[in-house]
Amino acid sequence: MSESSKLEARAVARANIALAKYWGKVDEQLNLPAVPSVSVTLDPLTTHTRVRFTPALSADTFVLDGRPAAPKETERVSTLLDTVRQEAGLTLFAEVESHNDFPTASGLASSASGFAALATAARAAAGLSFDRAAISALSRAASVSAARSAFAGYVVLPLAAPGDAAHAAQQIAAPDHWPLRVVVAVTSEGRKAVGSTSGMLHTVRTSPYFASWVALSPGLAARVQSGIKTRDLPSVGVAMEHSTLAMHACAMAAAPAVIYFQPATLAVLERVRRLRDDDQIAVWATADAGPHVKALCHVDDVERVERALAATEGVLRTLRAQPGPGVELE
Ligand code: 2P0
Repeated sequence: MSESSKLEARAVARANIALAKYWGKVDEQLNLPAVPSVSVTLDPLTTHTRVRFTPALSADTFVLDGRPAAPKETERVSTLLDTVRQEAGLTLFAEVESHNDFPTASGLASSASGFAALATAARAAAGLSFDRAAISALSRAASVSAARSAFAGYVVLPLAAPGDAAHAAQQIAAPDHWPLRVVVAVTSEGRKAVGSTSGMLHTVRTSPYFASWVALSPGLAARVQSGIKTRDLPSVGVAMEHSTLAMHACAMAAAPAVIYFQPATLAVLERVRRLRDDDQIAVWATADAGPHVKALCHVDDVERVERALAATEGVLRTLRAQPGPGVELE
């Protein structure tokens, strides 16, 4: 541990959504993805986290949104802190407080922003350097999608080789490279029925389509990446919808099925298709391990898209987001 460490630090991280999806692990021990994924880090969906290592504790404590977290959640936090303690040569336990400014576990990737903020604050509190690749790898070990929130704007997390403990995401383009908008159509409140980790492990083990998903994904991720570089929304949008529906089809083919869609999910997907076909609006949809739909469009179309989605049956409310910064110390 460095002399300058104050044993306490605060960090902020943003959620991200995958434009090319991650689903499945190639190494469960190290939490390494079986497919490459491409994402955009989103403002203003933030998590703020404070970490304080102190001799006053006999175990790590974790308070999430003002309440003590469940033992399983605290255990995931402790596992990340163990890695930091080991690297920094520290033996103290920590007090962790985290606050999301958007609904926790509602399909808006609060685990991504949560673990990225935790990794950033924990490393700084322990006196380790602010190193985005190291923060990304540490976040990824806790939750794969969190690796991407370390970086601003458009981000790729490549396919991993089994055993690669340093596997991290990389930035493709800064937020101002392409000021797209994301409209989130929230279709249910509360936590999802099947968590992503268990849903995907079950898919890997039982879906006859998993091998096809692994074969398809690199091509879709490459198309999304090149579409981002040339700011080609139809190219990104078509590949994103294909990645989304192939991922869900793969999960639905598991035995028993993993189904995240609800009736409102399909209603919003259909509304987005009609905005494209009938109204000639360049908008494409994606959905993660939950029933909400996220629509990607140009800034000039965001009001029309948001109005249409807000008026779709089963949509409770909408949120608007845009490409934003990577992790920051506060
Ligand atoms: C993604 N999702 O690329 C995909 C699309 C959900 C659907 O990454 O087991 O919470 O903690 O590594 O990162 C959600 O999975 O899973 C996710 P773990 P994670 O955003």
